[in-house]
Amino acid sequence: MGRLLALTLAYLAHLLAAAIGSERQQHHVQHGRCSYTFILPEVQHCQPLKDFQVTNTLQRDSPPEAEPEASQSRPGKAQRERPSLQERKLDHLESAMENNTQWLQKLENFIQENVRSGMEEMKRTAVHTQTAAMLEMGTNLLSQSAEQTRKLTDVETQVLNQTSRLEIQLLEYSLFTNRLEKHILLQTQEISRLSDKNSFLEQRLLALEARYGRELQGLQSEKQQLQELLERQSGLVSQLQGELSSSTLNSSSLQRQQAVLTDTVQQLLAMVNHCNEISNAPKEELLSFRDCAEILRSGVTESGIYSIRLTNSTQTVKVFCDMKTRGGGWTVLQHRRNGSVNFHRGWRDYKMGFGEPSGEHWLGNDIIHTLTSSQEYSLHVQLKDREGNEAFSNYDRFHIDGEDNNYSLHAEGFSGTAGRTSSLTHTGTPFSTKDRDNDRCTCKCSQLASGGWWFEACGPSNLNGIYYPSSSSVVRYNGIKWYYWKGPNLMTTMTTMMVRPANF
Ligand SMILES: *[C@@H]1O[C@H](CO)[C@@H](O)[C@H](O)[C@H]1NC(C)=O
Ligand SMILES: *[C@@H]1O[C@H](CO)[C@@H](O)[C@H](O)[C@H]1NC(C)=O
Ligand SMILES: *[C@@H]1O[C@H](CO)[C@@H](O)[C@H](O)[C@H]1NC(C)=O
Ligand SMILES: *[C@@H]1O[C@H](CO)[C@@H](O)[C@H](O)[C@H]1NC(C)=O
Ligand SMILES: *[C@@H]1O[C@H](CO)[C@@H](O)[C@H](O)[C@H]1NC(C)=O
Ligand SMILES: CC(=O)N[C@H]1CO[C@H](CO)[C@@H](O)[C@@H]1O
Repeated sequence: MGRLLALTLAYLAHLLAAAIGSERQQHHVQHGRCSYTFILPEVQHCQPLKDFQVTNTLQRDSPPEAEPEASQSRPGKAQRERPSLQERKLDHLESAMENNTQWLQKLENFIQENVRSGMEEMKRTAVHTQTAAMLEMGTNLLSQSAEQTRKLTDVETQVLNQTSRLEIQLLEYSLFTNRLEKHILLQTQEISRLSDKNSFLEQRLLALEARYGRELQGLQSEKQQLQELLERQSGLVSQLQGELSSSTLNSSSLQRQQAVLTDTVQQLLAMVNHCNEISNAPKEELLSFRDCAEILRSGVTESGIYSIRLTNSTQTVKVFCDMKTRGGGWTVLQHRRNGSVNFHRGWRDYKMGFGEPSGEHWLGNDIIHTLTSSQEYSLHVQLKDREGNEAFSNYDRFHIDGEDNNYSLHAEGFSGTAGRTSSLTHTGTPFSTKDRDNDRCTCKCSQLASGGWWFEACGPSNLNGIYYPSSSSVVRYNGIKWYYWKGPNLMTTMTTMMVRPANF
């Protein structure tokens, strides 16, 4: 920037000099490190007219007023004083412009020269510095090469060291190879010894082969004998095969016979079925039997499940018939044996019956009523305790009322082994369940003792109590009870209540 300013100043000075002409005086300007020399025009000996024209030119070309302020004010006045000289002024200006451009070119040339000379200078200095650097590098290289030689000598010594070591190793190896040679010699001796032995063994082998060859011949003769035997055997086998084929023929004839037999058997089976149908026919009639006693009288002697038809009813009921106990013909009303069925139930269950006749069950109060009121029945109560002791209670006359009288109990004519006194309550005791309390206790015996029964208050028996599988010293009021046989705490394994006609 400063440089540009200086150049501009120089240019202005030149312009002034060109415009004013003749008189020149040198001026020095110091700008930073650079000094500039200007030759400025002297105005005293010039005609005022010419001066003004020149300075006018200067005023036009110069940049903003700041720099040549002093020279501007005067030309401004001159212009105003000489406005008629315009044309001449224009010519002058043109030539001045030309001179200016020439001067500028000169300046440019000068600058270029200067630059070139500066470049040369720079080149020269660069060469100097480069040579200095080269020298330095040279010295460096020298020192480095000295270092390298030192290193080389080191390496050399190392290599020497290595070679000496290798020589030592070589010596060792040669020793080792010597040892190996000795060893190999020994081995070869051993091998020759072994080959001697081998030849000896070969001789023995030959001897053995000769012996075995003899034996082999013997074996071959045996083999021939065996082959002959085999041939004979195969002959036998073929003979047997012939027999077998004939026997298969016989067997096919047998099969035919068997087919004939199966036909006859089937015919027989058909006949048997027919017979069964004939024999089944009376069974249909069983449905009209009203209890197990009638079934027994019809000739059936197997205990099991049968259907009976209740009097004045179309209903058939499946019951378990005990055809063995004391002459059989018993229709089972109640049975317990393993506690698999829950007996703590409501009125409706006891009315309709529950469980299966094949296992634990209660036949149902309606059925019991209908059955026992159709004719006179006797009741048999059979008990078995945990030790396997059996006992029974028998009642010559037994029936229960209908639901309208709460299935009241009527049992008379007691006898039996399960106690000297009847464990059933007296005649007229109504039936109670957990949901229908008809007992004569302020308590609810059915809930206290569990199950449905003819409770009084609460009475000496309840065969529908809880089935306790194991005996216990604890007195249980809700277990199965037949007081006059075993006290309040009977642990049964089985109970059965069953009826048959009193006149059986
Ligand atoms: C060779 O070098 C080993 C270790 O590098 C050194 O212990 C031994 O003394 C050297 N031997 C000679 C002969 O320089
Ligand atoms: C085959 O049956 C015939 C008679 O039918 C009998 O003579 C012969 O011995 C039988 N053969 C065998 C191998 O049983
Ligand atoms: C009880 O006995 C019945 C009839 O024999 C049988 O089906 C059932 O599995 C038994 N239940 C138990 C718990 O033993
Ligand atoms: C069966 O019905 C007849 C006539 O209707 C009657 O006389 C008899 O008493 C009834 N029997 C029973 C057990 O209800
Ligand atoms: C039957 O029992 C019910 C209550 O469970 C009672 O109201 C009714 O009077 C009883 N019937 C007879 C005839 O005692
Ligand atoms: C106006 C001015 O200064 N013109 C001059 C230009 O240069 C020639 C010769 O170089 C002079 O003759 C002019 O007077």
